[in-house]
Amino acid sequence: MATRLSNAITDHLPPSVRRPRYDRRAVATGIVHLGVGAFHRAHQAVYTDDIPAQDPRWGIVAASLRSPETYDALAPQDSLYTVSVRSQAEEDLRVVGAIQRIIVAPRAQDDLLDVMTDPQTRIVSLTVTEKGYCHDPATGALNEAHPDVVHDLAHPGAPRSALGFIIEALRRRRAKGVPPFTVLSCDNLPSNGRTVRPVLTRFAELGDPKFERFVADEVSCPSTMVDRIVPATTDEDRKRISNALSASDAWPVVTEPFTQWVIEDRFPQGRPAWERAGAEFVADVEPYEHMKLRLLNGSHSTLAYLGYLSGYETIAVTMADPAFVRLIQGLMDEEVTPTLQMPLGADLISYKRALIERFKNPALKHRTWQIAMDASQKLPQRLLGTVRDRLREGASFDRLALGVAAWMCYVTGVDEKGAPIDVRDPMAARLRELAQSAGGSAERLAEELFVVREIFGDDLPKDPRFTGAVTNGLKSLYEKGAKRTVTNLPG
Ligand code: CS2
Repeated sequence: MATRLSNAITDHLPPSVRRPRYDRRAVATGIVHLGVGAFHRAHQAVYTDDIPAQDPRWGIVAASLRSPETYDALAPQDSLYTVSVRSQAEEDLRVVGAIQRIIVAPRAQDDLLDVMTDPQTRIVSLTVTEKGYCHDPATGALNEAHPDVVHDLAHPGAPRSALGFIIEALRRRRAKGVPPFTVLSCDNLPSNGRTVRPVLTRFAELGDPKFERFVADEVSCPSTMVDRIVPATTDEDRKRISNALSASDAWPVVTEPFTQWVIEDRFPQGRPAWERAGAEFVADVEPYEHMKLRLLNGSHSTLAYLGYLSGYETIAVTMADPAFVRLIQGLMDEEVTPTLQMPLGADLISYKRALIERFKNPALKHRTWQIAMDASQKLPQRLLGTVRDRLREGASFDRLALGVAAWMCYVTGVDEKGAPIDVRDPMAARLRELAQSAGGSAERLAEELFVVREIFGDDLPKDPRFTGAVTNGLKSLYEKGAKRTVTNLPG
């Protein structure tokens, strides 16, 4: 068996492989990151890996809030792992050393709370996915009945949720006279800082009304826009990368050349000079966030549902079908772009052109099924916000409506050939039940699902322009199937 990747062997890696050129032992922990998934490891951790050579204060202690899998894979390799950047022609490998250690939160709450309370920790960042915020996606309010919220309020010293850890650590810091850390959400939520803030303050208030004011007044939550496509790692990736390293890496991550991070510069306790690694600091992230969520993620979700129903396994395969390229180009240019208000100098034409190329990247095996997950948490900000803006303008949104209709077909749990679909969503059971009661009718399916106000709010189901457009899309999907519907789209 090949040697395992570790500190001891980084000097012996093939010369083409980039690796930490700083003394990892001399780096202090400045960041605690909650949610150590593939995205964090291919994005923020890579930016942070460029820092210690000049400033050794910003190592990352990363926590898994649920499963021990990442810990089990990376602990034996000193938390080192490879980032493989893949384009059609090339694969570039970099071993990243920014993560100092991984904590499996459910079995080490005290350990995690201790690092979060340490005065050296000045940032707590998060990639816990949309559902990790325990909020109602349509309104943004804390879901006070969420089992993790209920649990964490009853057991503040042994939390389960990211919110529970953050509030308890802030409370302990305050008791010790340690200033609060900055809370940096790196999830795909609209104005993620502004989204996490009311959720946190409400959570604090439920635990202790006096503490709510402190969180509201003293804790900074800058918004960020994060972007890099990071599909799930496959066994084939593990083998290929381990071969290229001549050392085995149990969990490398594979990503694309493109990467972007736009951050509001509000870090009262200081921050790494991430701009040196290519991050952009701006006063207001909102326009960038809208651009990215609506153009990239809105297209992604539309491609995921329609692509999956057409029998396409990955986004690249879906985009090899010219009808889907036309669909996405039309969706971006005609339905999304008019809703965006970009700062002067932002080049949307190049951004969209690059997006089409990124989606087509055949080296990324980004499964439509993977992106289709958790739609109840994603649709509001990816498609429905755009729909609302279009409705306000009295403008058309047939392609967005078709995306929503395709999602409705998808959550029935049965594909066009009658095969089962493995629907992953926190609301999957309820959605399936609603879909089943529709009994195979397109109109009834739409009616049943429109009542889910966590997704559609109170306004959209009442607007016949919206319900009509989605129902039309759904009828076409029922009659012709996804592939023919997309192929027959005008223009
Ligand atoms: C994707 C995103 O899985 C998904 O829902 O749309 O993870 C997407 O790849 C990233 O946001 C790209 O930055």
